[in-house]
Amino acid sequence: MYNTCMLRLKKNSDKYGKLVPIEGENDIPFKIKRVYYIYGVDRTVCRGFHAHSKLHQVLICVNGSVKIRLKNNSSEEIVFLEKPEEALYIGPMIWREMFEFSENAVLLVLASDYYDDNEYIRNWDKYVDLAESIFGKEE
Ligand code: T46
Repeated sequence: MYNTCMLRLKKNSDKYGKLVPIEGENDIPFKIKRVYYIYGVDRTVCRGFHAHSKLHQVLICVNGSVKIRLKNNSSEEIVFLEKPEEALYIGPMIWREMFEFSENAVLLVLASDYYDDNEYIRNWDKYVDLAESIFGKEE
């Protein structure tokens, strides 16, 4: 799907444990301006249900697992995040829903900009109209 891809981070393993470094612009395709994490989510809960008009983000499930539904105006896919060295890049204009958080799941998110509620697109019909005007209508 356009504006999304999986990134594999370098995992350093030795007898003392594991370490995954993340450098903005080197390991991920933007400067990191904000970091947040989501945890303590019941398995029955679904979060997200929005797209961003400008924001670039990388999602890493650093503990446990979670499913991410990615949608645009013409297609949909589900990504299963379960490894701390696997990162999901989501660029602008991609609808996302996070669901089936495992017990103790911790979803770390790196973002390209500060929090701005005005930049969220939370209405699906509005999202489709906007996506079609940018990417064209799928027949
Ligand atoms: C996204 C997915 C993966 C802040 O005050 N600052 C922040 O940086 C963020 C991200 C949220 N908030 C507040 C806004 C809400 O009152 O935290 C509350 C929960 O946020 P929200 O309902 O937007 O959470 P999710 O899980 O639906 O979405 C979040 C991000 O907002 C979103 O950008 O892509 O995680």
